[in-house]
Amino acid sequence: MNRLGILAVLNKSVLLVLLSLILVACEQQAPKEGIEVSDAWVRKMPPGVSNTAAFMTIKNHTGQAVTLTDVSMEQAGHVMMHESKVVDGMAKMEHLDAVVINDEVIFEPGAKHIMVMGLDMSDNAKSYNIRLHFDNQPSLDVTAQVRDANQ
Ligand SMILES: [Cu+2]
Repeated sequence: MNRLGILAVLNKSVLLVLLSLILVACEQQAPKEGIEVSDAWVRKMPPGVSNTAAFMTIKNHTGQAVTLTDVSMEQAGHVMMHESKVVDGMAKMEHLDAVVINDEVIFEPGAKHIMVMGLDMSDNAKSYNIRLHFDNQPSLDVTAQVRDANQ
């Protein structure tokens, strides 16, 4: 093979390597779609206490506002959306009928949370299924890990 031939072969393989690198990069940066839920957890309560709260981060990649209209949990008596607030130095919980998610909503201790009433945790379940209901999106099932609050 002459020098030009070797250069041509080299160019081809360099091109192939570059192409596959670009493909890999594209795959990693593929835009996320739909509703993405992360870090979902339920606070572990001491025996005999059946009211607790669940927390999670909900990201909206749909490109339009999505409204979370209801939250349900098969094992719980009643589930609702609350927001903790301090009014005149008193900690209060406000009921939320719906939560609009533009880009992201975080349910976390001391702020918006999913109030769970009448949940028997004596079976020491490691996780619970929580179903999110939206106005303009299909319902979404989320696995929430049971965690100690101070963990
Ligand atoms: Cu609450």
